[in-house]
Amino acid sequence: MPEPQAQLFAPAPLPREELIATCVTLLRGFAAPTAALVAAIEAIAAQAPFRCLQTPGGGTMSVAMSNCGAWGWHSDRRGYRYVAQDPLSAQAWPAMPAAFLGLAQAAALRGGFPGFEPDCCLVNRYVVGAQMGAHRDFDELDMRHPIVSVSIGLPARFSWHGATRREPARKLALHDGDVLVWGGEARAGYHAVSRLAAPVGDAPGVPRDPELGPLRYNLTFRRAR
Ligand code: MD6
Ligand code: FE
Repeated sequence: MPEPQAQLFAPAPLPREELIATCVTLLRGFAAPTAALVAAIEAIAAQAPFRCLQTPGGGTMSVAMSNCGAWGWHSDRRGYRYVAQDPLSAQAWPAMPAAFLGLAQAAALRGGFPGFEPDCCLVNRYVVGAQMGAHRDFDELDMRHPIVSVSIGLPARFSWHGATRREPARKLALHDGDVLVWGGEARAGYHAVSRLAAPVGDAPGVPRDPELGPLRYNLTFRRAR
């Protein structure tokens, strides 16, 4: 028998695609399921381990980073830049897996940016308590190329500030498998990730490190050069 009450009170499903701001599109679940992506991240980290980078100001980031692809994003006391070799090993960064490239290109197309050819995938690893202050992605040569950002594992609170960091932020939750695509007039927008909250209870299916606990990964695809 149908249950009209249950139907009446069932929450409306969230839209699969949502325009967060002009030229900023959220594709919910676009990268799901993410287990194969996690396995690929672990293989990348076996070659190019996660590390918490120094900032030019002398601080240390709480988010740990690695890269794959022809170029890797790097930061130290000398500044932010792209480097073709992992400074830890003096070897090239691991190759970008074909599945990463296909995902980034399909998402970019969906977000209105056909022909995206990323040459860098920055891999961010968040432990509970890690955060990323308001910043803009501004180290790439040609800002006409969009950015594709894939969320994996624990959910995060993401803030889209826009043209200045002081603007009141549009806040959204990024869940496992969600993909954000932005470019065009939004390409240089300020954004931030709030301190990652501990999961309530155990978090089945969430990637976890034996020492570090439950994790969030973020893949940020860019055209650096
Ligand atoms: C993160 N993302 O989601 C951090 N940058 O962990 C970013 O900083 C970011 O999501 C540029 C474009 C999309 C992003
Ligand atoms: Fe960013």
